[in-house]
Amino acid sequence: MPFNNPSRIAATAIVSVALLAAFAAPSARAADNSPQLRFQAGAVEPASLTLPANTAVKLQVTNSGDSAVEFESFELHRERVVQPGQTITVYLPALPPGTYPFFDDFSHGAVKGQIVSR
Ligand SMILES: [Cu+2]
Repeated sequence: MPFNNPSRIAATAIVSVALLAAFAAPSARAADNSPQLRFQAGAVEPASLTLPANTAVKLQVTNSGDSAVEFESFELHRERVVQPGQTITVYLPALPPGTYPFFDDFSHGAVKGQIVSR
């Protein structure tokens, strides 16, 4: 296939850039809309996570440590084990404004945080 025509080469380059943008855009949007909690080394980051009130959210919970954690919240009615190196998605319903504590149930109360809905 001859690629010695400069305008054709330019057109190919433009199509390539457009394709890259098309494939890159959805993941960039997903990252913006996916709040994240990260458990590591006896702590959780952020310890206080603010989410928009009255909006369903897909919360990403990552365990960067080397032993399992259990993301648990009585207020949110959630209890999910996260293995080392794993990221899980926790679906949260539209929450009224308020503070929703959570903790790592495997840490015997040492690791805790809160989700603030407002
Ligand atoms: Cu538990």
